[in-house]
Amino acid sequence: MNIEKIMHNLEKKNPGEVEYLQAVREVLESIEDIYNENPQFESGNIIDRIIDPDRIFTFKISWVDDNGKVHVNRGYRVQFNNAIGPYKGGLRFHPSVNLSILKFLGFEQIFKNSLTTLPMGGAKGGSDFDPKGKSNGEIMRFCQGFMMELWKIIGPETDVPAGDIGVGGREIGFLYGMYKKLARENSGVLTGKGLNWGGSLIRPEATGFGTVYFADEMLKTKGESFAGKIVALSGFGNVAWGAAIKATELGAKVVTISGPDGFVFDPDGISGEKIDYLLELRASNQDIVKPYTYEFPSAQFHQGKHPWEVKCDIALPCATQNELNKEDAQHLVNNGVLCVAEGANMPSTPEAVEVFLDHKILFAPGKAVNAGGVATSGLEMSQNSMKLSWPMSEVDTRLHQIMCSIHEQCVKHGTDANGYVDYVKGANIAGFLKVANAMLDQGVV
Ligand code: NDP
Ligand code: 2IT
Repeated sequence: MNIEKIMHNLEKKNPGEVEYLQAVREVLESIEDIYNENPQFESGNIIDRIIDPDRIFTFKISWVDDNGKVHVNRGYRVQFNNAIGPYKGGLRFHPSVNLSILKFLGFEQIFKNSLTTLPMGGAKGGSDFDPKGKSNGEIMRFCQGFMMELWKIIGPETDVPAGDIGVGGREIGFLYGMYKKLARENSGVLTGKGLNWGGSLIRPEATGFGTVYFADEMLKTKGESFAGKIVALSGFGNVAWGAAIKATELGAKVVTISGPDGFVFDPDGISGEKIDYLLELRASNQDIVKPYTYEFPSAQFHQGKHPWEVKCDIALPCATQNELNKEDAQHLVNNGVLCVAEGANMPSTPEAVEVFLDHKILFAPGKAVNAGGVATSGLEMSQNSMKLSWPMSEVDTRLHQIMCSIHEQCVKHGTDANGYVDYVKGANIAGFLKVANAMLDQGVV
């Protein structure tokens, strides 16, 4: 495999799409050896076929705000690869959304979904719509406009979207309502649904819980656990919330949360009623980071800073891509960090990952660590197909088993001659092999 040549051609076809190119390069570097050892991959031209999405839909959403002003946003769905199951992946509503970001997320999703052990292909979608400061009615009208375009190209056996940044239970409700009206069917076409209309218990918590279950498996390889550890995490959305709850439950103290404008350090720990307060703020569409420090004076707000300068044992980046750079990684290493597990998708820059691997830190990538979210979406799809709902304990047990299985796959394919587990390599190889072999089995399509 000639990585530089592949990347040169990809860049020519996709100029300036930095996140997409970053995600592809990382996977190619990990799988190079296994690819070269298996000539059937080259004869099937698997690389060219896996790095380009199957198809991309773009559409326009025109909607009217509460003051009667008309707005236009762009919507997308990137259907990347369906070798092992229907296209599956979240929808992101954020002003930064563009094709590079959705192609990186869709590409990552192929390997993540493969690792879950469930039959799901990779996809991603979303819009540059900014949900911040919008009323409920505005969010509803936008979601309805979005679904008027999307419904034609998705379906419970074709492509099953879910949430991501800016898309939670409320948005899934509005999207589902419109799908149901247009398609005239109730089905598992979206996951993350409400419990009363086909949703699964534990799906809201699953990404964060799964992140902590995975990090716990990493810690066990060193005879360590969450008990008594200091945890720094970023963001305070769906993923960070679940991670904070589970890490606290396992005996750790979570001392940071963050937003785009800075982070909060609370040396007393962020748990219990403090988390309830944060959830209230989130539900009211308000900025949550600064008001926290007014309510709980033990906490300090650090404007424009990243939480990675705080001394911690475990770091869980749970906000967004490239939020942890080389300098942040060096801070964490200098402060003796034991484990870095990515709750978000690609939050560490390639230079930061290099620092962690060079220092033999326990480090694992998002596609392994945060796969519990989509895995539980897969469990929601199973329950929808069977027209039943499993109790909480059953979903949680399955989620836990899946996270342990992903950890085993990473160890199997990522352990080097000295016993160090390169989870990036392990996750990429394990994820790739299943999809590539499925593509070979199914011929050139
Ligand atoms: P949410 O929208 O619920 O929360 C995102 C959080 O990150 C918010 O606290 C937000 O702050 C913060 N944030 C967003 N952009 C930035 C930024 N540029 N700098 C700093 N903070 C920022 O999203 P999720 O929790 O669902 O997603 C978080 C990450 O996890 C994403 O990378 C997503 O792709 C990934 N993920 C999500 C899954 C899911 O099931 N939801 C599954 C697997 C991965 P504020 O609200 O103040 O803007
Ligand atoms: O990045 C992700 O894995 C998600 N946003 C969840 C996708 C899903 O289909 O549940």
